[in-house]
Amino acid sequence: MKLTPQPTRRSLLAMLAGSSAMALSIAPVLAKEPMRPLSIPGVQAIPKVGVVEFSQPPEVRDSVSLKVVFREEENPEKPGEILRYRTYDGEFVGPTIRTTPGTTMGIGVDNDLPPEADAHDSHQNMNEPHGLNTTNMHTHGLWVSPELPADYVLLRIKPGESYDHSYPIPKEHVAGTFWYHPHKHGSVEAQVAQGMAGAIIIEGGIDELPGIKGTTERVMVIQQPKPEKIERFESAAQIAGAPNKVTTINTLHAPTLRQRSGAVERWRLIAANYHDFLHIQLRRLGTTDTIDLHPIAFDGIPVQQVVPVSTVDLAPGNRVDVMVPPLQPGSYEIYKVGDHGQFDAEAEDETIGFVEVGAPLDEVAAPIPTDIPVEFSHPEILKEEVDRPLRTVTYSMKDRPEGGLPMFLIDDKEFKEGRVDQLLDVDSVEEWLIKNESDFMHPFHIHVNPFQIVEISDGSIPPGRWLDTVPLPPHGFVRMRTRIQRFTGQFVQHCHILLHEDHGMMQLIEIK
Ligand SMILES: [Cu+2]
Repeated sequence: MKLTPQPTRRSLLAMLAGSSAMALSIAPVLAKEPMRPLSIPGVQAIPKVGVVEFSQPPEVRDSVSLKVVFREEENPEKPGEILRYRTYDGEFVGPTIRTTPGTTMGIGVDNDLPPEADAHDSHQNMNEPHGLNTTNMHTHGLWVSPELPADYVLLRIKPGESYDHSYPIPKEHVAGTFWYHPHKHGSVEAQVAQGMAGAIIIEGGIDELPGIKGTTERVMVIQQPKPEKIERFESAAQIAGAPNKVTTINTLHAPTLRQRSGAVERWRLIAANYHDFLHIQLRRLGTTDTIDLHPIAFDGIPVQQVVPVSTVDLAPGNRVDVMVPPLQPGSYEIYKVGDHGQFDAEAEDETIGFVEVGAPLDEVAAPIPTDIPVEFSHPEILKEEVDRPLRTVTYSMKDRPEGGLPMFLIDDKEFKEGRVDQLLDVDSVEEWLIKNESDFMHPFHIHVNPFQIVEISDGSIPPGRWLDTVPLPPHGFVRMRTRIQRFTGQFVQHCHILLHEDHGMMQLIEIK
């Protein structure tokens, strides 16, 4: 086993040392409280945490080689106790890959983790955490082939093995914000929660629009790091006992971002966390006054009308590109509004960043666009274009007679490798009704082809929005349409709460 005892380039350890949320406990999986409407709390007395300057992950162009290694840190609250993170190259976030449509992107994965007692192949129950040192690679949101050498998520890269992926990005691909993370069933939550994630930026398209072109861009990979003590996985019981969640941006706890008054910025928000729903605001420091954010793209796909919002909602896996309007000089905070027991009793109010706005710029920034030409996005799928019968998919949860975690089911079944649950035809257009018969919000995510919202039962998302991940309201539904284009092969749709996915809330899809 190789360790990479690199200097703590980022401040995660300092964050852990200063956090009161370090009490060791097992995060409850399900909110036991009844559903309540989300309310915006009053002013929270949150002290400013030191000054950590905002910084971004290093950037690479077109291709990257990632070595999967443990990073070990001493638990500041328990001297002598080692916390382990599975990481890319010893960092808590991977490098940002920038590429362009028409390019073949490369991601090499070299798994340097040690062999484990309970490897993927020999484990009895595929629908509980297992094979934590086995990995693979998923390019979340990209419209690329689900077959090797591209986005084949059934691949297993075992300890000591490596694989070089190549992903031809279609010339017609939208420009936007995507991300990569491992997707090996049974180790997805552990690996993503420990820091195996990074941004992918496809350049071009709307980047050239007046009001977007030339603005300062900030990549914000949002994570809630969760280390554990397991070196060699032996049983699912070992998973218990990880520290509580603290939200980081680019691995930094509450970093301070500095800008000039009058500047317009583009923030690429990436929910690379493993469990919580994130509700993000920009507030004047110490107040509940919000600054409207202008979303120009959801899940990397541009909108046609830019509708300013006070809160940006991200399910785990979602991305939102927002334009931040010119600010007056002063202090602001990036604020995460907790769920207050709605879906996750653990999700608390938290200042996750600060913005210090200094002396005004000399020039006046170009106005933020209000309309974006459809040529930069996907054209609407009209009802007449649908050429297959309605497909219905149902998410549910069922208590086990023996207690413990419930079963996480799609169409009454747990995931089974080798069993194709949905067979699709290439070059067809479908409408899906995705029902949620549980008390819990599940973010539905499908690989390869994005979809367009027709209706969501709680009205939280306007019809017409393109996404690859959408929260299914409890006892509600999402109706969407999707073009199944170009690519054939096997891939998955699943819940993007990664614990649910590892427990089998996933289906195998094949396009022929
Ligand atoms: Cu779920």
